[in-house]
Amino acid sequence: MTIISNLAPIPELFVSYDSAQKMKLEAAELTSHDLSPRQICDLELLMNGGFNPLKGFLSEEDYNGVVENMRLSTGELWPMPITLDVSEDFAASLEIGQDIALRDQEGVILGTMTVTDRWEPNKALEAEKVFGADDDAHPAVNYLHNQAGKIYLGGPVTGIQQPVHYDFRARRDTPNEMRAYFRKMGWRKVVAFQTRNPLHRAHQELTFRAAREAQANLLIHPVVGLTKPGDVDHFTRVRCYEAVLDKYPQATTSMSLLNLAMRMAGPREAVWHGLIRKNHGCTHFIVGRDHAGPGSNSQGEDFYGPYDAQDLFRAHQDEMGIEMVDFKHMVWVAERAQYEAIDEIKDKDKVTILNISGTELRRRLAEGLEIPEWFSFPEVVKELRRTKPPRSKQGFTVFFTGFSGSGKSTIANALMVKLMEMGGRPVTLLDGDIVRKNLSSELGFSKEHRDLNIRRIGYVASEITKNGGIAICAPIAPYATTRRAVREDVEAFGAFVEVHVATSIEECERRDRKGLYKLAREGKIKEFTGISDPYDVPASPELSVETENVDVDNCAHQVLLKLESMGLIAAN
Ligand code: PPS
Repeated sequence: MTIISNLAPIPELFVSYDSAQKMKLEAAELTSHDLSPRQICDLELLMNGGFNPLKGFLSEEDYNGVVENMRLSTGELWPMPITLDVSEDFAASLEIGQDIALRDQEGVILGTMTVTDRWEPNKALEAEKVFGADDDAHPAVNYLHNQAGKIYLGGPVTGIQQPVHYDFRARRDTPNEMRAYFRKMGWRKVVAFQTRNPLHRAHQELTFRAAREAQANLLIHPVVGLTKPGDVDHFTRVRCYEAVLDKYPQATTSMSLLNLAMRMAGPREAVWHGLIRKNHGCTHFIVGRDHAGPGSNSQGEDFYGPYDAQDLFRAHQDEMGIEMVDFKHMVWVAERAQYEAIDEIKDKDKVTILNISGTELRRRLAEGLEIPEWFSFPEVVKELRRTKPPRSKQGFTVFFTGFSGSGKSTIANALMVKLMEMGGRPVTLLDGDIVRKNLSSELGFSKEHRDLNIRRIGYVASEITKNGGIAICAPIAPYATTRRAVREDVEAFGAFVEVHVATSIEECERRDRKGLYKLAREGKIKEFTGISDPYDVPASPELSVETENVDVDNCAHQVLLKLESMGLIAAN
């Protein structure tokens, strides 16, 4: 098969500028739906033709076909349900046939949709068919069950304006802008490379080789919408891509940013990615081992086989009109000081083959270790180090939890002073009492209020951690689920060190520093933790400290030793 793109414009869903101005005014009267970040990404690609042939969010019939066998009701191939999920209340407030305004998170109207369909999807079936398993360890299944609304709305979309992006504006192109660029440059064959990771030298070699083999030009087409949780942020990645772009021979290669919300759906995702690149005017698409793989399931096994994505793509490529190019696994051959495709090395037993895995790279970055030049370009390494300094320079949170009077605040204070003595990072103490005075003064001690209180502490701690400081929190935090949620908030930016101050309730009551236990026993304070309200003992804290017969200084020292063993403070 030889595909040469005709590069004619593809249909968009936008109305003309004048109509858009008029519609904006009229749409002010319509019922509004505030789009989630994922829906904004989907809407952008619907409106600009990236999701061609879709004309809006899927109708129920199209949805059923897509879930069942990757086909729209017209018979066309489309592997991913693009659905507008909403709450039951919002869905119930609408009439079929009604137009609704689709707004971004600041309230700007991006488009309208005529609601032709409203239904409650079988999410378990969608999970099984589209993502391969109804398992919340899959990020898209987790989203489906825990974030997406219960009801789907479908109907044609009318585009008013693109979502506004303030970052890297010059690097964002619609499918038709990309097509026009290829036309202008005379690029009739273009290999697209999809990525959500920084590019290193092996990627540069494999992409350039893929383009040479297909006698095509190359489009580096990274995803900057939503990727897998935990990925390097797109700001850092784009700065890295810009550095790598200079390494390709001039005028062979271009880069454009794609505001796609990935689903990590492996084989179906590969086909979807191919169709999106076809819409952008590309003729070839690189598919690697475990393309858009979500990692392992709750049993610790991979969701998809390593070559499932390639197989599904190959089976549909004629119909799609975009050709798959195999991703070559490139390794560094030390003796020849060059990258070679591993399956083409004839003298494997005579040469030294080097590679650095993603996990090993993260470890080296975290510990500030050397990253050799054969692996990555110095400009890329510099950017990554700027974003991810070694652990001993990153922010982190120490989260004390325990009964009232257990000694949390005293140990937290001692720890704060010791960390301040060391210097290097700002330290903030979010003690239970301080927080209740400054952040949560209107809250009481019901479960709901305690959760709110702890989530606020978690939010502030995560911001401090993100900005390179040390947050020390010392609330009771009696509920394990809330503590887990705070851990997740913080771990997006740095380490979370849970310290259980394991003083028994009997000892706390015996000490009764504030006289509160006596009042609680007399029923004068209701819902008192450990007396008339529950406390979930931490199942696996990073550290548990005993305070009976151990002085405060020693307890704080135990925490310091833990921090040192985790690489969070440098030993000296
Ligand atoms: S929580 O559950 O984490 O939101 O609690 P926290 O913000 O740490 O506040 C605990 C302090 O409030 C005082 N206090 C109570 N504690 C527990 N239960 C009830 N009903 C209660 N009422 C008042 C108590 O002094 C706690 O202070 P600490 O520093 O823990 O001794």
